[in-house]
Amino acid sequence: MAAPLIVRTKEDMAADVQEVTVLLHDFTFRNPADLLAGLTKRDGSMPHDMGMPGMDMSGMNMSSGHDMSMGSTPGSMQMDLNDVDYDAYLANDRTLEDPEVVTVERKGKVRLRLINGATSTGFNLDLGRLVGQLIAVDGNPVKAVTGNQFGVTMGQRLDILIELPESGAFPVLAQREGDAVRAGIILATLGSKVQKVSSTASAKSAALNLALRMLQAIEPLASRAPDITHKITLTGSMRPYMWSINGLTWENHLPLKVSEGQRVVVEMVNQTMMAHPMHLHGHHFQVIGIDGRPMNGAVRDTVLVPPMMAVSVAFDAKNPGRWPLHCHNLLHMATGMMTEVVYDQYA
Ligand SMILES: [Cu+2]
Repeated sequence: MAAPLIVRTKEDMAADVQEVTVLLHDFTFRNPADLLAGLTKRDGSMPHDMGMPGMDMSGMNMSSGHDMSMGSTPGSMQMDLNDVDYDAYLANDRTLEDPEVVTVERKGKVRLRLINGATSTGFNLDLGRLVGQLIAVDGNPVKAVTGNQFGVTMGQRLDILIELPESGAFPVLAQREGDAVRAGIILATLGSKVQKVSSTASAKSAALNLALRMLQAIEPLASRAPDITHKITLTGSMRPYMWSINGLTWENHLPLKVSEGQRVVVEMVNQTMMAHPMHLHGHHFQVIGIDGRPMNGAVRDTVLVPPMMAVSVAFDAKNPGRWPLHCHNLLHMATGMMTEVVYDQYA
């Protein structure tokens, strides 16, 4: 289950902008537990006849994205993408066979609030003929980035401001990364002709990886040296299907200890061939480094750590408790890719 929760500022309430919320999902008719079991029960030696009874193994994506080579990596190592082929990809619970059509004003302003609520799917957002300004990520303002394509990994949210040019129907599409399938809604001025949009694009989209790495916070953390730095490695593999942090699954996790008032840095080193959208509860962090290169990045709560790369984030420990830090690919989380940030009074 998932639903949008939107917190509006006074300025949001007063703005002459139409708000359009789009919640993206990946959908399966299968029992999610069976789906996960199908992933974890296979290994490199699994014979073809070991499929679970009543289970369609053909939908499982053993290691897709073979055309998505790493490019810069010597030895042409290949990254893994898209653990599961879902039965449908949804925008506000609908496929492009019968999409939501939102009536908008000619030359009006729209604030798209896009939420990737999918279990295990990253999307490339495509505004088509429209041009948007990305103004916030995960609820935090960023210096506006103008464009018509934006990546959004699991758990992330994008706020995009669009000025509609004229009358017409404007599809807002979300295409599965490394694939051609897509979901979407249609923005349409009154009386305009809405044409059917295929749920399959003419070409595959790219892997997300460092999409939006250029983002910069409008309200960055105050400049301050870290009091504590936790380095964690993201570990695991598709075969066997098992994901972990520092080689430890959730059952055996080592908490990241912090004290109230500390500036905390978490350096996440991805030692796997898959990207992981890492999400921290209870805080917003700032992205402060990629592969050791310092940056004054976005403040957010979910960041994609690409294969064999390192991403550092910083946050101020000002919300005492025990807070999950996990991969927002929920199948990865379910097999163990989760730890927690624990304040010392809760340890
Ligand atoms: Cu993951």
